Amino acid sequence: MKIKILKVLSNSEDFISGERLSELCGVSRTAIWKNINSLKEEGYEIETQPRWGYRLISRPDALLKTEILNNLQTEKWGKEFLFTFDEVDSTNALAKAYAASGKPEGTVVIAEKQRQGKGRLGRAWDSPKGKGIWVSVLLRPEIPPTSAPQISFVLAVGMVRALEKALGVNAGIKWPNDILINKQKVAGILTELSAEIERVNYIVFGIGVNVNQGKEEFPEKFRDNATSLKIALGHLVSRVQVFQAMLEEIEKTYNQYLEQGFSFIIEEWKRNSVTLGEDVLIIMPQERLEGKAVDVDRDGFLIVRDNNNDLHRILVGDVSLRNSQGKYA
Ligand code: BT5
Repeated sequence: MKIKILKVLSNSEDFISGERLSELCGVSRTAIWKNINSLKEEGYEIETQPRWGYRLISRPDALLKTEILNNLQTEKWGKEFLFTFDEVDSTNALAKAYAASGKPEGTVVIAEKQRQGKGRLGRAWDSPKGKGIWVSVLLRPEIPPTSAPQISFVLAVGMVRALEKALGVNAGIKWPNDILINKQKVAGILTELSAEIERVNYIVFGIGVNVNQGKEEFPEKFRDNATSLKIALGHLVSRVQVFQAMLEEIEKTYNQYLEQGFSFIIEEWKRNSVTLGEDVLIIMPQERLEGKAVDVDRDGFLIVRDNNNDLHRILVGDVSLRNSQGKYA
């Protein structure tokens, strides 16, 4: 009902009477009044004039269902199951629980804050309240488990497209799938797989996007390597707008991948890569390697030529690029 009321209010520039609203929405005037009050509590600014009725002044930048679903142009994602929370431990953990309980592909979990946001390899992801997009999506692709690593590349390509579409921002991808602006991390992707030997049960991916943090709000230990969309653009950014573009563009990229295969994804990934062709320091669980990043192969391995001209295929590791002072950062 709230979505209906908001649609009517946003389509009319002037006041609209309670009577007309109740006609258009098919409920009583008391129901309209109650729903309007509830919208006001959620942060919608709605002017109320006893003689003329209601007028929408402004919408909140909160990740509310009403806002997210307003004109959302996805095929499936977020349309059937969209779970929004104020605070959770980790949206990935919740999405996995929804996966285990049988929820379908395209189920979305989003929170204003994560208490224990997760990065890759057991690391932490800083997810302060109201400042970013902390979201997970459930996928059930019919692909062999050996192809599952390709999904991370699909997501990174979709994410770059989304930032371009929503804000005209040109982001780069650092292998495996960090999203960078001006060489600093604006978003990170965590892909988790549940599979049998021959088939994928489900994939849950989580993306954390720094939207409205100021530089000083990042914890000191990674402040120099982190940025937000606000820092990059110099003004506050609508999280809802970015989030809608993410769902739309990543879903589209994923569907293209399922229909057309991996080739064009990896080509687009390479065009947006900030890693290829660069001198890199790779920190792996057991060792370190210095060299030049020369390619990414079809399985998603990074190919590095070391200083003795030997080639290495890297599956797991963290890449540091040389900064302007010639140091790895
Ligand atoms: C990632 O890990 O980049 C994956 C991050 C995925 C987060 C999303 S949020 C929604 C969903 N639910 C979850 O629980 N997680 C996902 P990794 O490449 O391991 O990067 C982690 C490292 O980045 C940390 O060790 C820090 O150094 C740094 N870091 C942590 N929080 C950051 C932030 N907000 N912005 C930039 N860097 C950050």
